[in-house]
Amino acid sequence: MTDEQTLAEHVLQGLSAPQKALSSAWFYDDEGSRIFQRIMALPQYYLTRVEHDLLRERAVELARWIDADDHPLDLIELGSGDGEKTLTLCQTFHDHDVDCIYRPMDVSAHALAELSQRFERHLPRMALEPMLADYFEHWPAISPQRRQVAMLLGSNLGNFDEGGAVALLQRIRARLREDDVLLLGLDLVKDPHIIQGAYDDAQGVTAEFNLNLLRRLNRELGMNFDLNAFSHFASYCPLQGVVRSFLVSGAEQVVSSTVLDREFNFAVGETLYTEQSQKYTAQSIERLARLGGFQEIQVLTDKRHWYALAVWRRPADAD
Ligand code: AVJ
Repeated sequence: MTDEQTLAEHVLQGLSAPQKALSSAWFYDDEGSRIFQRIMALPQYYLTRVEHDLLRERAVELARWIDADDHPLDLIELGSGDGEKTLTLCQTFHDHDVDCIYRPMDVSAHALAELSQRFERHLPRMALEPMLADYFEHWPAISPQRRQVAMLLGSNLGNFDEGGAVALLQRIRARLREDDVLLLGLDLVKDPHIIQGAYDDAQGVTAEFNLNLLRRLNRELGMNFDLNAFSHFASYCPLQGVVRSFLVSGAEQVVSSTVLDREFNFAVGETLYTEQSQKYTAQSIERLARLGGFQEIQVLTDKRHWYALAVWRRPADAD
């Protein structure tokens, strides 16, 4: 999903459709990863902090559900980013003598470099095996004696609709063996004002994140998007429990690509759909586990029930 050919194909298709749309998977070039770090520091973007608190405060409990005392672990994080939250988890595992190798995967070299520095500084004795790769296509080498714990944190699963989420879960399942674990961080349905605020900050950081996609297309596909002629629009719908984000064309305009040798017309007010962020309930989490072929072991949530850490087990094929 990361080479230019695929981006070109994706953009050609996405900008030719009646409802223009691009996948949020393309947000995370190095610059996008940097802007996302600023989103995570926003007071409105509660997801990261609540998840971090859960990982910190419930790490021992988590280790128990994973049965880490009796099994050395391969901690495989899919889309680790800079690893700030996982450092806390690894510190607790390390303090409790959990035998653990941390294998972060990410498509951003910048994020992985920061992660390595962070671990070098704070937890130099942790076995660290970073992998610069897309978790859709690659997986670390499997150690036969270790229990794999795949981790998909940050509510990253929320970027997929149900079909896409189930497909991803099934792919992860196919990489795991019986009794391996999937740890999911999932944002929960709550007061819509709180959710809306997290995706529409007054500081404009989320807008910058969204618009950075156009900057990437300008650079990688020789396009000429005028970033001042588009604006960020995000809206949470309580009926569907989903935030949808768009870029809105402020004028009638034509955008071209030298790589694609094509022009794309935008009407004034036309929207380009760039991201969905699904919010979950206990019921929808259970349903996903079932559809993905997992068995729910435990779902940990904070006091306000804003966020969940779901611990799932990969059952035997016959289960
Ligand atoms: C990292 C995909 C979970 O959907 O909340 C943050 C990305 N987009 N603000 C999310 C994001 C706008 C984020 N995920």
